[in-house]
Amino acid sequence: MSDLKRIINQFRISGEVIKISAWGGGHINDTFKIQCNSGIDYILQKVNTQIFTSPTALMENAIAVTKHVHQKKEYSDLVVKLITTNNGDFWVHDALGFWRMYPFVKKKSSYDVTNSHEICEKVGRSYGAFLGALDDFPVHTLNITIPKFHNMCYRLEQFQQALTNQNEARLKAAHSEIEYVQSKADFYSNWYELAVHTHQLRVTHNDTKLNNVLIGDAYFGTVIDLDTVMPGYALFDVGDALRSLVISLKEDDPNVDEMELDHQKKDAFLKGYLDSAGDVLSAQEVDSFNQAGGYMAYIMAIRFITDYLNGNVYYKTKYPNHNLVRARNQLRVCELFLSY
Ligand code: ADP
Ligand code: GN1
Ligand code: MG
Repeated sequence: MSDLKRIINQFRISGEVIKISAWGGGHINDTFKIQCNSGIDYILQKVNTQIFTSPTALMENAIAVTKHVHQKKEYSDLVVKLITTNNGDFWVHDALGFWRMYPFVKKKSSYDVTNSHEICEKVGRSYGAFLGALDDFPVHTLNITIPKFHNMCYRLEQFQQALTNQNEARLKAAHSEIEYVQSKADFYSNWYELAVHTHQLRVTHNDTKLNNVLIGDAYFGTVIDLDTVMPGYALFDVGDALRSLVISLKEDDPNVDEMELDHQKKDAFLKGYLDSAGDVLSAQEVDSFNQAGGYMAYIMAIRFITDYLNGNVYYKTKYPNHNLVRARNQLRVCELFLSY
């Protein structure tokens, strides 16, 4: 029996496994689609424990948040319930890694890019509902799965540290991107400090890019990838979604001169988001959404370029300067937001 089959058989699945395929384009975890002869499919994931050093803490968050959302009938499909093991646990931790399983959500898909305003509105509605459904969740009981995840000062410190690496070839290749990052550091640090001092700490998802919500005909999509659900600010979720959906190129498309920012997609997302989360947000939070897309594109660019300078140790990459290409792409997104 293959190693993967041995893992799968420890979970309560329906039927026999007929096919296992690598699945999705996530940058962190290893994801597999499991097809069974019962017609029910599953997602098996190996959590990246280099990045999530306390996977049980992450699972505690996901379990608590999912339970809370499911207590509200109108949100029954907003998040997916974990499949338990034969022992009633929520994960398998063995010599091969840390594993968990979900039902495969049918009739809904994730998108890396979209030109559909309808999809953008539904993405906004789903992430907004997620924020609204968790408004009464005790935020301080959540575990911090990655400290200072969207903290600008921290990300800039990591970037400065990476600049001290003596890899001349990489520093040269990234020269203009490094200059651009430096030119905007004060602006975004100040903006971040001002915003977070006046905004409420909430239960936020913190990884709300377009492909972390599954969209279909239903009124709400299904929000997935709950690994970074932590105390945060609404601007993180709005900004991350906006930076990933307003443009017509994938996050790693090198043809940045062709990039355009579609403001109607932004408006459609915000309409959906405010419709479903609206009441809980303050006027200051809503106001911050104007800069949030640029902020999150900028912080992603910093993280990609830092990883490039460090030798690609964090994100999955397909070729040596993949992270630099991603950084260039996100800096262009940031530039387009700033020029509006
Ligand atoms: P990562 O943390 O590596 O980004 P994700 O949890 O986002 O992993 O999963 C990667 C991809 O797998 C998603 O973008 C989505 O396309 C697909 N996926 C994940 N969970 C499900 C699910 N329950 N049903 C259907 N597809 C899923
Ligand atoms: C990672 O896991 P995934 O691929 O959905 C990253 C996010 C970045 C994103 C960039 C835990 O998300 O923070 O925004 O890549 N997740 C982690 O595409 O670092
Ligand atoms: Mg993901």
